[in-house]
Amino acid sequence: MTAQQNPIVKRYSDNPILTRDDVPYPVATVHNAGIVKHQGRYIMLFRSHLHNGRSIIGKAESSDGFSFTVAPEPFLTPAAEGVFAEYEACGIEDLRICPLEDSFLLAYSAYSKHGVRIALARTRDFDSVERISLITQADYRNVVIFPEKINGRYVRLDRPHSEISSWSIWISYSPDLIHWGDSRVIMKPVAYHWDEMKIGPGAPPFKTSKGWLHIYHGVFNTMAGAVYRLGVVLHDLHEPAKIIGVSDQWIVQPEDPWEVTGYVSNVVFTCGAVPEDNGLVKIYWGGADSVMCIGTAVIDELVELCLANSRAPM
Ligand code: BMA
Repeated sequence: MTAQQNPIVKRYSDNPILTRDDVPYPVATVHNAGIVKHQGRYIMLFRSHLHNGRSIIGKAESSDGFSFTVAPEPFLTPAAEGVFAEYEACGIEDLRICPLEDSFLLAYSAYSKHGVRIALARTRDFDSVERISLITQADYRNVVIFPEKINGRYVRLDRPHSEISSWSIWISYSPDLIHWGDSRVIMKPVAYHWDEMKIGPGAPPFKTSKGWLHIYHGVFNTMAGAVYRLGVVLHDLHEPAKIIGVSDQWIVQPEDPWEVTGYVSNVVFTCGAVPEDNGLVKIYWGGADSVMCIGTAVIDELVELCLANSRAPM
């Protein structure tokens, strides 16, 4: 796709930052990674297709957020026993790292013959992982959990599948991270728009002075297939179901060769972003379901894009 002029997200000159060649065990892809800064280091939990087409999660670490080293063994593979084994039998995908209280919640897609649902696990040190619960039925994807309780409840965004309505972003609440309810749809694809086919949560939202900033993905269908892009939306700090603004324009689209062509062509897909103290945010995305890429943006400019050039959320 033709490069945007003066892009709001500046691509790193050395993209892609992680490929299958960096992984010391056999994988077909490296993509759709959750990421967080922990004790001054960047921890990336990335998805890889194995050569049987099923996905597992690997771990990579970095001191600067750009140059990563992959751990010798996978971080998370489908559970071997119990209820998780039944629902993770066909792979685990698109993990989000959601910092909350004194630990990190890991929300990922669990695939089985019963469909795709979301499993929730927890880690404190990125060495050991404790599975908590399967928190959706089939067919849901893309759960991101807000980094703090709001009005006494945990809050999440997700994307149920629907044959009746275009795939949209919903909000739900929980007293304990296990039981979720009070669900409402808060944002839908808009016709004749870059995200008109479907939308879904991307990176876990982070706090700005003007609201929770959420980087999401939107899909447009063309005669040549679907195009996945990234957009930004701002949620009210105290009432996150209320959307203050949605940028009318996308912020990242497939442009580089490794985003335009790959395992699934014309895809940029995010599961994580790291806001920094200097006012920049590092945005990480999978390119063409094959490699990991990074770009940076000024947080205030993303906020301004949501406020000054907004479209209706539904
Ligand atoms: C979505 C998910 C993502 C993937 C994207 C593009 O439905 O499966 O994991 O990156 O399609 O293939």
